[in-house]
Amino acid sequence: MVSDKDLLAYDYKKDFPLLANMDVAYLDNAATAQRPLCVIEAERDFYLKHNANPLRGLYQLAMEATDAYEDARTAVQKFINAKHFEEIIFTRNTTESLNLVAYSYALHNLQPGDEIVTTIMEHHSNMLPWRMAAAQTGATLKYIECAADGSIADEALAQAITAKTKIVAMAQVSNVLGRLNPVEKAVELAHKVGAVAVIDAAQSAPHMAIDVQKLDADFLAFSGHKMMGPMGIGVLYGKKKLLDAMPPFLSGGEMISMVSRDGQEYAPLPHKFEAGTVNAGAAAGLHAAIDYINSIGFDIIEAREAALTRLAFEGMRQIEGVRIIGSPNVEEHKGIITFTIDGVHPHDIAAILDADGVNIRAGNHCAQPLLDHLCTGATARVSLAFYNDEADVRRLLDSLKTIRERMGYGR
Ligand code: 7TS
Repeated sequence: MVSDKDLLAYDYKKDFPLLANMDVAYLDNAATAQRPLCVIEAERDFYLKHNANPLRGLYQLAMEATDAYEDARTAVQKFINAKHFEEIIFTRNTTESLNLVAYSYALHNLQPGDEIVTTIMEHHSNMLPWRMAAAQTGATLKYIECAADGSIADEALAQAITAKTKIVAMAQVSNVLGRLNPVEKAVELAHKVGAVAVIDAAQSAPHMAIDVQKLDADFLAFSGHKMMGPMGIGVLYGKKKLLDAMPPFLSGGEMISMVSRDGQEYAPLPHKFEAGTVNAGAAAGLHAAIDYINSIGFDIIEAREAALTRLAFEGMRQIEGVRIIGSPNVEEHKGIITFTIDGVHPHDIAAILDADGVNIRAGNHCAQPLLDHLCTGATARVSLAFYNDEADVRRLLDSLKTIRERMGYGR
């Protein structure tokens, strides 16, 4: 067995210009990842050598731009093992992907009496679009609650998902708890009652292999920027049969095959859902991010992140006043450790850590109903990526150890 020390020996930061050049422990990876040079160069290369409006020009340069964009789609298809190329829709981010499903699927398939089932731990992006859809259709939004350790019991799922359920929406990994949710079970139960399952993979896609065919999810959403790709590009996977039957989300240029004075025919998938000029430069960057992830492999990524999480978790547990939210078992934290320190506001924690060169997030993490449910109020959150190292975690722990004293406790 490889020791944690060996796992953490390799220096990945040299691939990341910002991390290599700045004296900072970046531990806010759940908000957005850092970019390796290959991603920055792929986007730059698009604009330097292949820039034209993709999907419409008939000249060489425009065809190169189209190729860069569509090659990125193929890379995403393989990345999540989608059956069909047309099942990959490019959006701006997870939020837009989930809104696309809410507007184009939910508004057209729900009626009064129907139910949407989600969980109390969802990011607002996987909650508010469903609330909108429920309000506009007369359907009801139901929340599955989690235990204090963040777990969702099979019985809670079985109780919530009934013959009235039409949509089940769940994060694969919570951005606050870092815990892997029982999405396979949710998909199975959704399908048993004829509902569709929507998986928010924003916090899982960067950290673990996803196989949409094996998972059998109907829709799955994630963001490029959380997996080292550029900002402004996201993915919606949807089963072809469902996407084909859905009306467009946005309309205008590029999503039609014919427009007359009074009517139009929509373009086939995937372009029906990609209105207007697309973000081909960001797609090229996302393609490079996927290649970079594949060159390392999720086995190494997961093992390194687990080793870093163990180091941080064990260290934090020994610091006076630190309370870790969610499971007491480190294996249930996929790189995310949310915590409070007795008597210290999380914003003060983040500010003091920042003064020591440690970047974390503090606040409600766009998951206010979860924090209300757990009665924690605002919290601080450390989120790790494989390119972090032991020195980052030591710096975090050294700073955390001083916080209560710096805030005047024990004087
Ligand atoms: N779903 C989950 C589970 C998320 O963690 C986030 C962003 C989103 C959806 C929305 O992603 P976006 O790319 O559309 O913004 N989460 C966070 C976070 O935890 N801190 O900043 C953003």
